[in-house]
Amino acid sequence: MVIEFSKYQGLGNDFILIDNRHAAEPIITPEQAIAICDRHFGIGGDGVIFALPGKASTDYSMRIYNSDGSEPEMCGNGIRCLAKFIADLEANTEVNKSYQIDTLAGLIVPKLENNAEVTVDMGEPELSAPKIPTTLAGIEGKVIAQPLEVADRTWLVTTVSMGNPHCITFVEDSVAIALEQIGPLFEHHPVFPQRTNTEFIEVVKPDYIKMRVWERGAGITLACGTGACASVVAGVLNNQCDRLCTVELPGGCLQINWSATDNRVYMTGPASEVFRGQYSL
Ligand code: ZDP
Repeated sequence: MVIEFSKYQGLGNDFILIDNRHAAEPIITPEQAIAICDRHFGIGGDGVIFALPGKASTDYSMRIYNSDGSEPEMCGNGIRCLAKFIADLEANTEVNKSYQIDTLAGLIVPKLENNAEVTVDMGEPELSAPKIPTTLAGIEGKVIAQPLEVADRTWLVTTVSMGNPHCITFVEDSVAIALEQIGPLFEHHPVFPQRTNTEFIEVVKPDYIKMRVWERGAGITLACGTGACASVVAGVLNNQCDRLCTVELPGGCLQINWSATDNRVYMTGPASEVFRGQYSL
């Protein structure tokens, strides 16, 4: 079978986009996604994203497989790429066009800006420990700066769900973190029954933080949109940063705004097509 694909990236978080508008289920399997995402034997990518038909009140549905074949609920950089991909499929050039997208984390609304950026209404963060999910016992059901033993060290972690689970730790020097060794230990820690994405945050100033991420199912990536949102929420809860904050990731910067008015998180950043082609499965 030969499939048509487009490759997109947002801050170097790269995805293979599939036009799946004609079928309700993804046309490739998680096993095929693993093969396609391989950077030496396949196209290469952090995940595969499908543009599926919408539900009654939505324009489209998004599904995503991580590069290890697991299926996350949501993907922040990915949904910016999806919005651009859909606009290309529809040949839509309307400025400020927004799409109602159904995801496994509920309704998410990306809006195309006129400067090649996309702003996404990422919804409200979830702080309740069982809903992250984590078995860590927090204060009033929330895990904010709670101790967690990993690699013979006690880390003060904050957990936030942006539809998918995140475990955030504030550190003095994010570069000094041995992400490749420590990331998997957080991801697979027994206190996270659905595994977790893991972010290490260095606060440069209240409106500018640096983040390094170990992604569940994808490992070290250059950026993570849901992770940037979760990190600003964690920063506000720990009195470390402002609600309006720039997050610097290895692949570039995202603007995050955790609105005090409606409790929703808005993320603005770039997304662009890199190439398109055909792949033989
Ligand atoms: O939750 C997970 O398993 C993540 N690996 C999903 C992907 C998140 C992503 N990096 C983002 O930008 O939100 C795509």
